[in-house]
Amino acid sequence: MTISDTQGARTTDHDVIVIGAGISGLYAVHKLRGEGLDVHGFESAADVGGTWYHNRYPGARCDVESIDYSYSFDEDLQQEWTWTERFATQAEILAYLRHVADRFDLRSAFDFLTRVTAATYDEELAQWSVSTDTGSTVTARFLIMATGVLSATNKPDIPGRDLFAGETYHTGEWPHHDVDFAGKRVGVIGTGSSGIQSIPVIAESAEHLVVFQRSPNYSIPAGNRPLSEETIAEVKANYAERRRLSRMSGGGTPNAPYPKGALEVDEAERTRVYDEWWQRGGYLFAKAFPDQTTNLAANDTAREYVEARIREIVRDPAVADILIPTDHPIGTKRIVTDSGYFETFNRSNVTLVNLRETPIEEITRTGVRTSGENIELDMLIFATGFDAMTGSLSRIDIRGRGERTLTEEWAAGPRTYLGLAVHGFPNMFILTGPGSPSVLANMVLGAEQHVDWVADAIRHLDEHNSATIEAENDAVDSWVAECSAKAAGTLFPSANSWYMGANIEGKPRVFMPYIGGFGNYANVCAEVAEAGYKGFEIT
Ligand code: N01
Repeated sequence: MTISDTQGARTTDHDVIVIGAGISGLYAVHKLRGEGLDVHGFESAADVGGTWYHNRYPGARCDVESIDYSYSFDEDLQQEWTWTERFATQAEILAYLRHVADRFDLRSAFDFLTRVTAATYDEELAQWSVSTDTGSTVTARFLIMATGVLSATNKPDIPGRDLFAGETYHTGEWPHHDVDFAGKRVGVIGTGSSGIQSIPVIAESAEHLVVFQRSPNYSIPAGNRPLSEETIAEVKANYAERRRLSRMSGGGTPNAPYPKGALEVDEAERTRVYDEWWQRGGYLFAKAFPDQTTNLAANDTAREYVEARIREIVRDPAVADILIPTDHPIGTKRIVTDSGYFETFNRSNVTLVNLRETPIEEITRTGVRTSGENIELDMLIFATGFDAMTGSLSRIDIRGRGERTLTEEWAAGPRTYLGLAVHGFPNMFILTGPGSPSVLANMVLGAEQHVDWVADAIRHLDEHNSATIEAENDAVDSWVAECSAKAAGTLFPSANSWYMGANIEGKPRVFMPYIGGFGNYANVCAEVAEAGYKGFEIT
């Protein structure tokens, strides 16, 4: 199909190319088709789902409540889908996304099993040219990067990494066949969310499980439960209000912190509040008090509370000592939402190896050799995370004006305007990436807010017979400064987290998401649009 541009002179294969068929890419296709645009998508996997297609390791669940972690754009969809558990399993979320794809005929837009390798902007024609690993090259006026923020897996370069002769997996690239742990000696490297979610499930059937922990992590029991018919009916009756509160909130869910700071109440009240948020479960605990991640003394009260709870669960005090973090304020790395994690270390078939004391020296054909011992294994699982937020973009050769690559442009850290656009890369939009609330908020509502904004921007161009929209360099400078200032007002930069790029060697240390709150951010984006796309050059 050939599309005429607004001047009717130049042509492209499509109006819009969307890269990625995860939550944001699926909605982008739906929304932009609804605007009358011709949209074409590429997806490297065999089907839709993005994160939820790949992260199918045992125990994988979302840590945002299912009733919130779902699309709000279509009332019928919202009413007809019924979540079964408070925190949905990966399988249920994937089934939901497949349902959405079927319901709105979204698969027809995508070339599956097709990885985009390069995207180049042609200044003369004002269009993007996208090349894939299947040899195709396709052009469009607009390029939408719906490439995900936790999708480029990180497999650390440990000596001997590829020598291991047993079964080996990465949690973020889990196979589609059943993995049987029974009768096997299994090693898991990594104790982030993926490790902490999978470890209790693996321990149930493995003959022996060895957990290789470099940095301990805070984790709070999910408090997961089946959703009753009454709960579902009540949520569905009040969905509009729930979504309204979510859109105004700091994190994209209808949860508000206690109205006073942690140090403004006495100890009994503080403990009562922590008990209540512990019962709510999961990462939300970081938000019990509004000053918990901005004031170290307030944070200490939360840390001490959680430390005491971990000590109640873990029977061996020496093991508890190893499991309790001492290297970062609680909440400055994403608190893990678990089901029975700390209890797992009371099992006789589980061993914890403290890599801070005895680091891994090499992976061998038969297991892992630390500085203290040789550990024989039948299976080795890397729960070692992702090149977060920028990795999925830097693995594509993206070139803007003057052939400048995005990697060059971001050599000192991601530089965006509103997280959505990059100077020198006209008509390219990034969904839920660095410079936006992204992983600090509900990603589904974040994706909807971004896609709706992009759809408005494209409509604005067409209504004004304009061909391109590009972030101005000054606007990028100001936004980068705004993002840094917001982060500097918190305790987050003090942690060696993937938010900071600290988990990838050589990556610039910059706090990547916008931490000023989801509702505030959406207001800023709306104001920019209302002011005629202030900070953007439109030609
Ligand atoms: O990855 P991580 P993840 N030797 O980077 C260790 C989301 N998510 O996949 O901290 C030894 O957090 C590393 O150790 P250290 C969620 O936002 C959500 O678990 O670098 N160890 C760390 O322990 C989450 O935050 C859900 O010292 C090495 C681990 O590997 C994000 O994804 C579920 C090592 C990596 O942890 C990422 O989580 C899953 C090495 N060379 C994921 N290299 C839910 O919704 C790395 N490690 C619940």
